[in-house]
Amino acid sequence: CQQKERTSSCCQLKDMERLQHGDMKLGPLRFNKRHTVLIDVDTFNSQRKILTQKGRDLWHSDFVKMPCSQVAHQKSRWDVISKKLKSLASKKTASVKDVEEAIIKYNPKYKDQWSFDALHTLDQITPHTENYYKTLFPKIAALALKLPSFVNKAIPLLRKGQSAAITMSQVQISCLLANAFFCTFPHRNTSSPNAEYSGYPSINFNSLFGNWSRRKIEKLRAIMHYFKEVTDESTRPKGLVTFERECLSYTDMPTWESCKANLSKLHITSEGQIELEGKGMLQVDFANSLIGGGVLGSGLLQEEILFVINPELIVARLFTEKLEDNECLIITGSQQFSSYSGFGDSFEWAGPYEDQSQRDEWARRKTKILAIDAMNFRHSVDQYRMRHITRELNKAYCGFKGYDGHENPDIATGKWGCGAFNGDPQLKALIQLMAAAKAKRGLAFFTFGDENLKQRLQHIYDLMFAEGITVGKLYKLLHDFSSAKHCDSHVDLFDFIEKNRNSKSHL
Ligand code: AR6
Repeated sequence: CQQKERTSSCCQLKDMERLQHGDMKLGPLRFNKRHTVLIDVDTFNSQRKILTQKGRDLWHSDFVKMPCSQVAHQKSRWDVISKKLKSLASKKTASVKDVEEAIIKYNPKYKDQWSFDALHTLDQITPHTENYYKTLFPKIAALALKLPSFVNKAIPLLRKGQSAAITMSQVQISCLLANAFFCTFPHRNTSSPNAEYSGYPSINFNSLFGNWSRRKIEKLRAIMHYFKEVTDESTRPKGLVTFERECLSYTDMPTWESCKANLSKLHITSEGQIELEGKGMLQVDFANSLIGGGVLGSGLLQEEILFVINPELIVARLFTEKLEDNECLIITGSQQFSSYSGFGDSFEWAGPYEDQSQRDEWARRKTKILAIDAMNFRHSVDQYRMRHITRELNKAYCGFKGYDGHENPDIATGKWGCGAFNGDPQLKALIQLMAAAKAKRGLAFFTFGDENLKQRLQHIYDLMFAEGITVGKLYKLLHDFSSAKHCDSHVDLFDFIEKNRNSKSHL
């Protein structure tokens, strides 16, 4: 850190490395066994034009089953879908009732199960002068109908245990999401444990349309705004996005107790948010192992908000199998479409957001989002078990580690796992500091208004930094803390480290 604050070894926000600062050469866009590209790479590399990659549809367990698949029994379903969508698309305006009827026509099984009251309410409470939904529905239908020509190549599933990536255009994403809006994806409506996609998040939007709540209305406002932008020629996004599943192999897992790395740079603030002040850094999504968590339901915590303001992230639900303990998902290039205020029940859509992020050589916005799912601790005390601490260390490291072909900016994070998942913010801060140190990357830590955590983290960081404490020593201190915590649940981690950091047994 060149610019240190006077009283602390912490950095200022401007000292953090961001994607904009880097000038890494990506070289031509290429596909290979582990990287599927849904656009034509030759035309892209030679003329910067984005055309659909020709390919074959595959009705296969390794690929997304598409509503327009040519497989015999699906063909007839697409006939029904396309007939309904064509009829909607040909209208100047369509009502929510029209949308509902279309969706139920090709999902007749759910006639009495799915409700559309949230969509109806949105329509009813929006003042006439601001209600553009009736003209938008036909446009979303027209976009959904483009699926057979926009996405030709089979989309592989990002399955557990396999590192693999998919790059597609923002237009292809919008077309897939228009299909999700019209609930066209086959085999994705049952959540029974034996269902084919039981290990995947849901993708059809029916769950967003029913069970009216204030939250749903605000989410729908953001989602509809996204569709407004992507169906308008003048605002249609013109780049690519990459979704990459990374698996940390057992041989790559650090031996934490002997890790000699020293703490890396840290910026701590109680102001600001990961997605705004952290733009251009590796932005941590406090994820669910089923990516996107409750974004298509009532959830409105950090992950769901991120997905609602960057709706392109939602498409990851189509192909990302539940994350395992040693896995993460990295999304490069997604665009923010909406601003917001509040959190949970107080969340409000705050209007359009104009994403000014530059694009990289592959026409991707210079943004990187890292989805890592913390453990959900029903009993708080469980988190102090060493095997859980090690799991969290490996999970964070899997995301922070940096991968070939990636620029590796510093990391923007905060109270990962400390809200819905009940984690201890001190422990999670330390775990992330250790993983960042091993990965040799700086950390910007947003405490989200928690002034006390900010001060205490700064104090303990200053002490540890001044003494050149290693990750290995911290791991051993955590081991002792784990035992102490089980004897006395009131022990405080930062106090414990301050008192025990010079203990001989750890030198
Ligand atoms: N920037 C910085 N900090 C934030 C932000 C933000 N934008 N938003 C929230 N925080 P939580 P978890 C702080 O509960 O515990 C979702 O449903 C705030 O202090 O979202 O890992 C997922 O899908 C908040 O209390 O994360 C999972 O199912 C804390 O971060 C589940 O929640 C934790 O945010 C994950 O829960």
